[in-house]
Amino acid sequence: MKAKKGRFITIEGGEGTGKTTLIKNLKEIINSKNIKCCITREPGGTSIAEALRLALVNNDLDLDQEIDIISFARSEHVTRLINKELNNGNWVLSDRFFDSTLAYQALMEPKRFKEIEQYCFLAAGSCIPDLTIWLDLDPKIGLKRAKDKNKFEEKTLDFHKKLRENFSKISDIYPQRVIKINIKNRNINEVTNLAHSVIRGRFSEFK
Ligand code: ATM
Repeated sequence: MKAKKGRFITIEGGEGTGKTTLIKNLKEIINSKNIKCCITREPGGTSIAEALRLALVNNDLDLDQEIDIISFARSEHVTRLINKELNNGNWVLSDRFFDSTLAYQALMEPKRFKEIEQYCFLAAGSCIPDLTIWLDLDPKIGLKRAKDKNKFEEKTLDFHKKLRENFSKISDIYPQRVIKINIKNRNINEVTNLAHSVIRGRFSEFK
């Protein structure tokens, strides 16, 4: 009999939303159910994709260049890491996935949304997240918390407000898959508990 595939969960959001800490906490919870779980990120997750991440965040690029880099990094990540883990029955938690491309690239150029969405699906293939948790926070608060200073964090507050609107649109487009958690006035333990209950409600093997 074929082994059961693992679950693929992505965490999305703007800057300073605490995605990395939440992912670490969720990994511990998932492991405590005797389920193996791999943490990864986009762009990244393999050595080639990590090199492409540096190219993306450290250079001034046009939209087509960004899409090419992100798509290459994603197909590499999916083929060499995510699909292998899922096929071994392990769960995968990714800090960002294609919803970031929809928010940071596609919805910034709405006329090209459908085209860029197709690039996302092409690079991901059958690897569509089972669940996406969007950590929503006012960017005025998030930017103050953000630690890195790459070209995205240095963009204007208006850009980050638009980014928040874009994630909101994505959750309207994919309401079954994308679940919003409002993290304003919530500490990381409260956010972890909320995310835990979303996962428990979604996956029968996680009771
Ligand atoms: P962080 O995941 O550390 O936030 O950084 C990765 C950056 O890559 C992120 N912005 N910041 N800061 C957003 C950007 N990015 C895109 O623009 N498009 C994408 O598809 C992905 C996965 C990331």
